[in-house]
Amino acid sequence: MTDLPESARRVEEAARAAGLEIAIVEMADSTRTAEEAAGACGCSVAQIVKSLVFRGATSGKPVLLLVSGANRVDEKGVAAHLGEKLKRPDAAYVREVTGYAIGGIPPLGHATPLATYIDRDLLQYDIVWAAAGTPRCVFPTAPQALAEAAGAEVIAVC
Ligand code: 5CA
Repeated sequence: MTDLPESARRVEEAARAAGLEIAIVEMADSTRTAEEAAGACGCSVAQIVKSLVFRGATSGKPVLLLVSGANRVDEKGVAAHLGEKLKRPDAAYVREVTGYAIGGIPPLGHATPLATYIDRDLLQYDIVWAAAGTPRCVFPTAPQALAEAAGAEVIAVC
């Protein structure tokens, strides 16, 4: 679609370049939080993909976790998997490394490359919904196809 916000068009292009055709929907209502997104999309909170940016405590490298809206990340468990502790960066850092503002962070199409991991709980659904660059733009996708397009390793996050 040509009338999508510029941030959403960037996500659409990045998905296409990664072999994933997506149909972005700009909702009338906010999809800023997982709960709001579930309401707008008419799906369960568990089918919402939260795109959460962390930072490796020793490497300083950004890490993107794609997490079911129903789950809370066990930071210690994920850190053990990654081999370093995780820190939660501030909103300015998230914006800098992703190119998007919090509430609309997409799972792919970022300003810098992000080591990406996806919550195995998302893979049980036929369709999940993820943010598409703005706090009102979302897209549905098969989770396995999303994992492949995002180059995400499947892990247990909690
Ligand atoms: N659009 C929805 C779902 S599609 C969405 O983006 N949800 S989210 O969970 O991925 O994004 C909100 C998350 O941003 C919060 O769960 C929280 O982890 C993070 N966040 C909120 N405020 C801040 C902040 N000031 N600094 C860093 N991270 C924040």
